[in-house]
Amino acid sequence: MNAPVRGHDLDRDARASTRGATGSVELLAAPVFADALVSGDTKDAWSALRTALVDGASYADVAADVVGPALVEVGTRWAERQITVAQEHLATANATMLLSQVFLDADVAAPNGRKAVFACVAGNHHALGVRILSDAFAIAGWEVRSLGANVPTDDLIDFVRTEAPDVIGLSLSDAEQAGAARAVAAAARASDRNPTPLVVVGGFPFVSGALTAADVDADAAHADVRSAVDALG
Ligand code: B12
Repeated sequence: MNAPVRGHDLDRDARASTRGATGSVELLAAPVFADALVSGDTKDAWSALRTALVDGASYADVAADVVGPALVEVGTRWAERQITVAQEHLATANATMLLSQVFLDADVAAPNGRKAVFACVAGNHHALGVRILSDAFAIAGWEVRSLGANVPTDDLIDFVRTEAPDVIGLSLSDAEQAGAARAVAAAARASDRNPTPLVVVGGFPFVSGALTAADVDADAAHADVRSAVDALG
């Protein structure tokens, strides 16, 4: 592991201040954390996250074990009409805000000389997965270009050709987006500057089993950020 070049120590008293009456571990359970995200009252949720970080959790651990499951719970509540679209948006915004705070507290490894481009293919508006991937790879020392949601295919191809990254990470939210992913993968491999990029994919259709990496001509699919960082980081 490279030596950290950025970041600061968390307040070591965080553990003492959040343990006890509230029970920080309980606050991290998906239904309770989802309540905090939906209500907008995230103070206790943030304290509990800080405790987990002090206890050794990484950004990827927090994303994969706490925020991800809480948003699955939010999605279930939305699908069952227990919450509105406005409340789902609030929950996603709060999740993004909390993860930004975790990112700012993280120790970033020294540059590893490798570059990654992460993007949601055209049609995918679920931006948080790409944000999480981008932050986790930046923490691991990668130079990262994070393009966010719904990137038009031709523009993404142009961008990838210009940047010539070592890794291209594409996020899909529906099997209908497979064609966009295949087009980007093919164009990336036709690049003069870096014809052997690794194309990795993720998102709901790969978690549900609707798509495999082979279906979109990718080198690998990952179910969550920790699996991707463990494989490539
Ligand atoms: C928030 C949300 C939205 C928001 C997104 C806002 C934003 N700024 O991101 C908005 C409102 C845009 C939205 C819209 C829709 N949504 Co929505 N949404 C969600 C919700 C609640 C959370 C998604 C999320 O952020 N999860 C947290 C992140 C961290 O998880 P993730 O995206 O899965 O990413 C992780 C992994 O998948 C992986 N990964 C993801 N991408 C990549 C890429 C690479 C390269 C790698 C290696 C890994 C990787 O790593 C990530 C981090 O661990 C989910 C619920 C759920 N079960 O996931 C529904 C959900 C995904 N949505 C759903 C639906 C149906 C929709 C809509 C069709 C609703 C509608 N009728 O309009 C639209 C479609 C929009 C579109 N065209 O993409 C369904 C999908 C069902 C399906 N595909 O069959 C879900 C599952 C809700 C449900 N229970 O039904 N949604």
